[in-house]
Amino acid sequence: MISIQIAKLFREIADFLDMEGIAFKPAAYRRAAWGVESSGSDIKELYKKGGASALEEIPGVGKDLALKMEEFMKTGKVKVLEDLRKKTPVDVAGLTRIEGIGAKTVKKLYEGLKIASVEDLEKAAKAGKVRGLEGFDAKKEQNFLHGIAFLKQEHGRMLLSEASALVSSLKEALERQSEVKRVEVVGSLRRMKETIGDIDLLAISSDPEKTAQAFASLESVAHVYGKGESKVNVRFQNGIDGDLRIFAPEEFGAAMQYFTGSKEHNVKMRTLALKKGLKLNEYGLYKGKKRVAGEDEKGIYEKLGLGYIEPELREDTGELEAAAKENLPKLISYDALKGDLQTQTSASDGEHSIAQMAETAFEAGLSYIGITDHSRSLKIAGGLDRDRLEKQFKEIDVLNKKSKNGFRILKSAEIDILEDGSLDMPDDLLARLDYALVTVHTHFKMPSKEMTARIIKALSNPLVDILGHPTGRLVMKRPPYEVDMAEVIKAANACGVALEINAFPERLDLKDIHIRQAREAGAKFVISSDAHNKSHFSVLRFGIAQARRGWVEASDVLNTLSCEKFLKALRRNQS
Ligand code: DGT
Ligand code: CA
Ligand code: CA
Ligand code: ZN
Repeated sequence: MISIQIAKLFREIADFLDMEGIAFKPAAYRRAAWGVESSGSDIKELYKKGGASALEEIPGVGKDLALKMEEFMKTGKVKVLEDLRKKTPVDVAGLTRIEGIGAKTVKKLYEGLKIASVEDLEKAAKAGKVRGLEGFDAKKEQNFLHGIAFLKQEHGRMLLSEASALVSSLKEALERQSEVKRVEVVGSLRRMKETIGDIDLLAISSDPEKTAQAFASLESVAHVYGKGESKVNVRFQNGIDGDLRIFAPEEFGAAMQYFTGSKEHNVKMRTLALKKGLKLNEYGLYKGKKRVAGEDEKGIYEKLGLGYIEPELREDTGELEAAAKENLPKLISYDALKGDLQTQTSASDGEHSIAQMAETAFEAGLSYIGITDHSRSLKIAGGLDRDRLEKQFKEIDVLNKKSKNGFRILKSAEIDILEDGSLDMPDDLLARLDYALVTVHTHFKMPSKEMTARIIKALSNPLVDILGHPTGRLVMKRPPYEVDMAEVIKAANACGVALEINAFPERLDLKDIHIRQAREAGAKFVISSDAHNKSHFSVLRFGIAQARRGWVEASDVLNTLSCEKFLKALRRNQS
């Protein structure tokens, strides 16, 4: 996929420029990477029709980067990047995936120890060589090794957001084939797991061989492992594997059920079928030789005495038992959100103005957003002090007054929970916010007891309404900090603080299991994009997916309410 390749190149350039200490440009490259990846337009087509200038339609792409895209499409290379790679031949993309390593650290490691890859770093750290460099110590060395070990666990998987971008273009390409009647995404991607091992696609086709050939010849395919009459296994250019399987219409529901998985869910389904004297496989549900269901999934679940089970629930964590008792939750739908409660603007580490964020949120179908720029102590993120926050309040008042479509901007902030559990904002300012969102951004490595006490202390302030990204984890990068979630959930419920489900693809924090645990304990949630850019509202659906995987209903989520009702439901407005 050309868009994924270009996004990757742009991010690599951004990392290299960061290494050189160049300002602004890296952010521009990252913005363009995001735009290219998520714009959904066929870049080749766009270019063919309108040349480089047409590429400037893509959010974040200006003239200069449009020309770089043209260069890549014409020559397969970008000279700037080739030069950067020559100058510092390091695997910057690989190394920066390790928690605690940014571009500047990569540079130091390369200059000091000629470390050019993750393997080099692992060797050097194991040999105790990294601690000898200025600015590094044994503890940092240990952290790098932990980070590398954590990465290896997830080896070869990709973020849900990356897989989604790739698969939607694959689906489109297949749907353009005239013999193809239907294409569906199955596997972990349909279950919306936070990481994806490989991509699974099913199709109905009147000419399976032709479809198989077309799939194998797609531009994004780097290697074909095997190709049969109704099945193709490939590796895509981004290094991930994928399968396409072609089925007859009367089998298609059974195939979807089987290949959606999870394996554990399927094993239970098959056992249940056997108990009823039936046989279930990827071609159908059979009584003896007779197919009794298979055309659609619903029919299969019905014949087994079950209500339909949404893909996000199919993990064998009690969904079959609940379905048998008609006890499944009515999951929050993908269009249920009315507001977004974590957004950053150019006042701190975001990229757009309040007005720009509000306008795009409205276009995305929302009717309110909260502006949550970082609080003062978070200097690296340009945190706001009292004066700048006051100025922001005024700006919001003006924008709200001017609003013609009823869209509302709420005053808030992402307030740091300091090391001792106190907040990085005095109460008189907290009181003037529409709601307060508190988060941990520093001192991650506390023992569990202290971290738990720190967070609970923060929640005990009656002006706190939402606990943001509650465990601090980063998908495939950083495990949750040591914290007793059961205690935090209990405290949040007791105080009436809502827990955030952060939708940003690298965060997805809370995890599904914690969401489920919290919901069972009666927690209230908000789902937030954590947008740092106006194109980021599209990530909300990954947060909704995460909520669905945690068995969440719309009524559990405060920002499914209208703005007025949302405000009334906040802790600070309860008497
Ligand atoms: P992934 O790719 O690791 O993210 O996870 P999945 O769930 O997509 O797993 P994958 O691609 O190996 O297989 C897709 C689905 O096919 C899986 O969820 C269930 C079904 N499946 C694959 N192998 C087996 C098996 O040995 N037994 C059963 N019952 N189902 C299987
Ligand atoms: Ca898969
Ligand atoms: Ca597979
Ligand atoms: Zn944050």
